[in-house]
Amino acid sequence: MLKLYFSPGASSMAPHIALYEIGVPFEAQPMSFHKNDHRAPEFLAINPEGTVPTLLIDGRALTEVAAILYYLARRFPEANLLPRDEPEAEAHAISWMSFIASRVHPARGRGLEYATKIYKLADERLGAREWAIGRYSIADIHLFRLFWRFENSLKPPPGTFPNLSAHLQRMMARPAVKKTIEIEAAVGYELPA
Ligand SMILES: N[C@@H](CCC(=O)N[C@@H](CS)C(=O)NCC(=O)O)C(=O)O
Repeated sequence: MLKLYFSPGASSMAPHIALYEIGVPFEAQPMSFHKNDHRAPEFLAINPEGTVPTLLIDGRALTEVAAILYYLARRFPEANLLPRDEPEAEAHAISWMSFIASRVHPARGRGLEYATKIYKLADERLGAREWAIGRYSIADIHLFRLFWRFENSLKPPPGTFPNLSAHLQRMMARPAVKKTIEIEAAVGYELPA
């Protein structure tokens, strides 16, 4: 059984989308920032970092967006979220997710000017491609969630990131993304600044 601890709009949005892309049953456990759910002893016993996403796999915890996305893609290969038997294409997905986790994720917290520099890099890296590695993959889900959050919080001037904006529109058209946003919005956003 899979159980996802999530907070609406947070990093956990990425595995939430992946679970709907796959269509596998799972339990979704909302975590409230306002109620300090992330600091509750029961949750810290599961994930001492107190962060979402946390995925329980038959009671065992897996953390970090990239690892959870990788696990879901590999465990459910029929969803085609990661190339199979193509080491170079798979490595490109991992390269994107490493770049996103190490450079893109921390950028927003350093303000608009710095974040713009890093998102420009991501925009150039994506280029005119429809999807990050040339076909839809977990790298797109990871990239989308960060740019979605950046757009909705620091509100960069429209047109600054043409490739990322086009990618965001393509992602927003996907049923799994629409469903995740609908469900998370209904729980209620409490995103930290
Ligand atoms: N490196 C982690 C970052 C996860 C993370 O920063 N989660 C935030 C929400 S976006 C969180 O749970 N923060 C709660 C806290 O730090 O108290 C990942 O990629 O999964």
